Amino acid sequence: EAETDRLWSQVKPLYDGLHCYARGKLQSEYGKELVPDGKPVPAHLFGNMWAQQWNNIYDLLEPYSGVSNLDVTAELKKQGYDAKRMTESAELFYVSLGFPELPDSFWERSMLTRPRDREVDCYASAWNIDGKGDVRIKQCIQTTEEDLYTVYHELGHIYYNLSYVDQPYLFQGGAHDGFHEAIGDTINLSMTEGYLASVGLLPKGMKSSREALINRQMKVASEKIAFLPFGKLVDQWRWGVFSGAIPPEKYNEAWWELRRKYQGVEAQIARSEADFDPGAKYHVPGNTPYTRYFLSFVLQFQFHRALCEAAGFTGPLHECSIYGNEEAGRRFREMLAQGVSQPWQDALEKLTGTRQM
Ligand code: D0Z
Ligand code: ZN
Repeated sequence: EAETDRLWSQVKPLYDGLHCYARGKLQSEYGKELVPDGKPVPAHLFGNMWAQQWNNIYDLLEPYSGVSNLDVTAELKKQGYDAKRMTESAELFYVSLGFPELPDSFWERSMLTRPRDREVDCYASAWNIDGKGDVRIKQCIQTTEEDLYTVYHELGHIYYNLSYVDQPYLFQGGAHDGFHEAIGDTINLSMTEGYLASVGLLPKGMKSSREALINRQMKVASEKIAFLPFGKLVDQWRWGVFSGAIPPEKYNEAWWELRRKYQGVEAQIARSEADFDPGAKYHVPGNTPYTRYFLSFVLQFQFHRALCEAAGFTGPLHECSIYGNEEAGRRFREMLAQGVSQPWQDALEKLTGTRQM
């Protein structure tokens, strides 16, 4: 708890700035009646049930409209990408870093599309079945940019699993849970316009003006900075429930208190204890810890910076892609191969030179 508080206090100013900017944009769209100055913003206006990421309202947030085309979905559709091809695209990125091709069993046993003949749980996930190389993902992949990023995320788990397969069973795991979550997302940070253009998913030779650059940084902020308070508050609520500090008759009230305090959002209609809003978040009834994602959203930037340095990249970090870089790949693979055999601080130091998140 103390560690997440420490990290949150460092990144909060960045979130507050983004929140203020977004509120301004939402005010001009919906008016000051609905989005008043200095007050929490109605949560449903962010284009996501939990307001956890704001990329769905990117068109509203875009600082310079019309100067950049970041529409990967349109390109995927135009080129007829299906689930398999999107997964192969992710695989190719990892292979370009020196990771192996996915085993045949991955392709035979994974579920990449929604079956037509039965009900399934379509929530994306990655599975290490036996600790001996039987790895699979389950995702109902649709041809969208968001699903493309999610496949890359899931393969991050898979490549971690494959990298530590030679460790004793007890050492087969992430250095800590946040590391496991950060692998695929670190790769996501390398999916720059340059990378996307090089694999044909954005038009080549786009002019990279200052305006276009700021647009993309806003897009990344709407996914990465916007997420931080939500990533923190889910377990804060859960820890309160488990310790008894949040009694059953306050489950929903305490949830919205945290939503207000950290995210600066509020319910659009009156809520009561007849509602159980935390239960709408998959990880709560699913009993999946959530602090891992908060930590990942900090760590992935440390990994990205370290790998870009290893790659000898000297330009601004937001333009760096480690795609195809041998040295960055080697350093990344070395860390993943250790699994949880060393303290996470040692793993972090080996890659980034610092022992602190
Ligand atoms: C089922 C775990 C992972 C291995 C743990 C190793 C697993 C599922 C979960 C799914 C996603 C759905 C979208 C991307 C991941 C998820 C969170 C937060 C988030 C994260 C990254 C991001 C945007 C949001 C959310 C996952 N394997 N010890 N879990 N994401 O336990 O065997 O598959 O919930 O860019 O709220 O959407 O991490 O992959 S298992
Ligand atoms: Zn994950």
